[in-house]
Amino acid sequence: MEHALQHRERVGVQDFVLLEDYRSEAAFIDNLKKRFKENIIYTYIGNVLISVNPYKNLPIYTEEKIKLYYKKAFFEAPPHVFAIADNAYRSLVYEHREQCILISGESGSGKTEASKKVLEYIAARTNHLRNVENVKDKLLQTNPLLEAFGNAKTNRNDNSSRFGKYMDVQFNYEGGPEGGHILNYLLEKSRVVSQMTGERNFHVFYQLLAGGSPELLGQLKLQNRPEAYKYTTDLTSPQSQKNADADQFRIVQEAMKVIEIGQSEQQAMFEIVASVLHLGNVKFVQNDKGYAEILSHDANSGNVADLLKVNSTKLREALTSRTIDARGDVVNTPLDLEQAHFARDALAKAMYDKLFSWLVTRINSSLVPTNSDSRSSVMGILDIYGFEIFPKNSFEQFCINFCNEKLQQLFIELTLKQEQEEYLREGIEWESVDYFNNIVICDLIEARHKGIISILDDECLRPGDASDASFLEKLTQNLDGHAHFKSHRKVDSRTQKLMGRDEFCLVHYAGEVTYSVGTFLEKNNDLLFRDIQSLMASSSNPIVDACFKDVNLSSKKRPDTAITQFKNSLNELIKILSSKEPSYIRCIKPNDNKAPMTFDDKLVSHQVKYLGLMENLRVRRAGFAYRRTYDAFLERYKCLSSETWPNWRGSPRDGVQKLVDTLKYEREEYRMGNTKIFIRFPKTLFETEDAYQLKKNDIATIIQSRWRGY
Ligand code: AOV
Ligand code: MG
Repeated sequence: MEHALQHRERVGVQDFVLLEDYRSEAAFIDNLKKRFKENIIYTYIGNVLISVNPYKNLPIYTEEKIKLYYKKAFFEAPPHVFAIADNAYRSLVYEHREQCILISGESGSGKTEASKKVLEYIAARTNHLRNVENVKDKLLQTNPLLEAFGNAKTNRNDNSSRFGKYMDVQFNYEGGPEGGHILNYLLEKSRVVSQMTGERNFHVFYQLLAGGSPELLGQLKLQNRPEAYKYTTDLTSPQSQKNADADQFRIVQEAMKVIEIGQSEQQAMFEIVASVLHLGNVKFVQNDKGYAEILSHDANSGNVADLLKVNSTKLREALTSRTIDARGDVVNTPLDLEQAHFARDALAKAMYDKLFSWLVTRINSSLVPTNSDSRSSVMGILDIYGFEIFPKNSFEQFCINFCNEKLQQLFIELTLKQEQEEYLREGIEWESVDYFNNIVICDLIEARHKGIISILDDECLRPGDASDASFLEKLTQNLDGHAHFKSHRKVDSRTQKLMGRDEFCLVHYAGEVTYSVGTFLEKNNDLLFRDIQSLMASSSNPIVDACFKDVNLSSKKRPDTAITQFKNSLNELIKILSSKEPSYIRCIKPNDNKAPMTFDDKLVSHQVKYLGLMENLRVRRAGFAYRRTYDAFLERYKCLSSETWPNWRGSPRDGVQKLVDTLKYEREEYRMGNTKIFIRFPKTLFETEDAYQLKKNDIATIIQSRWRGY
């Protein structure tokens, strides 16, 4: 058998607090790498789980593995996402503390996969409970369904989440899942009408085209080739991709069935998906007055009108002209080609976006517990889009990266706060550690009056000549000199290129990102011409009808801008999360090529830095590397002292005191808190654990021999 020391040499330590050289980033990365090479992707920093994306399937999610984590404390089994899930589950069910699991990391690092494993674990963990099978099935099936509509292939990740998701799983008093609720955040709807080179539209378009039956496609007037549609022009996709899309379509249909989305609702959903595709192919021609026109025999707009059951002449009119109500005088002005394209794309985006929100609401109604009682409690799982840097970054990346700043801020507050409170509660002296606090960046973005969001909104609401360029000018005027803002007159230090005249750069906690301001105003305003809205409200497609009907067409008050709505919903989310007990999963992406077994030191080092993992570790180690409740410590190690073995009758605290006296812990090695023992050096715990392992083997031999009747 491999000696414990050799084992540690080969696979590193399972908890970074056990690293001898805990201040060295090189040692930190070396430990991650060692483990990664051995296919060990999980490591702890105390109770924070670090996960490195293996980019291949590992046999670590089997039923046996699941069982291994039943009712286990962190130190009793190797680090795993199941351990996080089990601990959160037990705190929820046995200690009635509401939980949330926060998963962060950059795009492609494995957040969504981790969130699915949490849910799968919970489903398996509650197998013995009655009457929850149905709910569990539904909860699990929300994933393929939402991914079809909300995920897409990007250059960072083949299955990238293009929306933020916070899911509450509701448990009954027995600990069985009885329902759930999903909050969705800002779908990247610009993807519906255009994608960067090498990227795709949302999966569902390709899935429908590849997997829809000839009968369904016939009804929807669709050809089975994505190349035929402007919005899905994806000439590179090979046959194997089409097969995978077709397979996935069946999975999605099955998921809809489980969630009890009926045939007619499915039909209405696919009619909208198909309408979006047809809409993208609508052609405009310029008439002799220089305005846009749709030829009356244009099949595409005809298909949209047929599928959505709206008047086709009215649809053509709505896409090529605009009614303006100028103080009572209703004037109909024709649109030029550019405006018409804009109107068409705006409709496509709005329809798809509303369909997505409708779907979330529909799923939620299917997840409402049938007979909930007041004793139920929830566990939240947060899986959002990760920090993104593309060659060209726009409004969407700005929103996504802002969201990541907010979550990093929460991480800082909670890990620091938790730690500080723990020392306080236990009556142990505490020495604080310096952090980079990204609150300065959050403020730069969202501060009232002078933050970027506020400046953007001002420009959006300003009548007259406001433009992306004037927005950029205001940013520069107001923010030049801020440590985290660089105006377009400077050099982007990442690419060493002079920024374009339409760019600004933010020094995010995770790195510098240069944003192009083109379309910021348009996307933030998020306007849909009124004629189009009222036309859609006349549709007899039940989903379109429901989604457009409630838009108050007569209201003169402007709705909040896109970014302000997003900011408000994020702040709501932070409130929800702060009220729960958090567990953290920090995901790391080992390389930029989606490749297995490749560990790019530099890339990992960058993530370790910006995720603040070294600081996290230092805080954890600042005082005491390990802490354990007296009960747990005594239970595990009582065999190491004849005073506590086999039965200790006194208080657990006194028992632990006896134990450490026998083990000859030095005064500086440990402290006795109110409910826990705090151990300063990893070495101390190692030695105790090694002694325990030795003893356990002895005891096992003794028990075995007794069992055999010797
Ligand atoms: P993300 O959620 O963090 O990115 P995903 O969870 O979608 O990233 O992971 C990206 C891909 O990496 C997956 O599709 C898998 O192929 C692979 N992968 C991730 N975790 C594992 C794992 N534990 N085991 C095996 N393969 C894995 V984004 O949604 O882009 O921020 O917006
Ligand atoms: Mg994801």
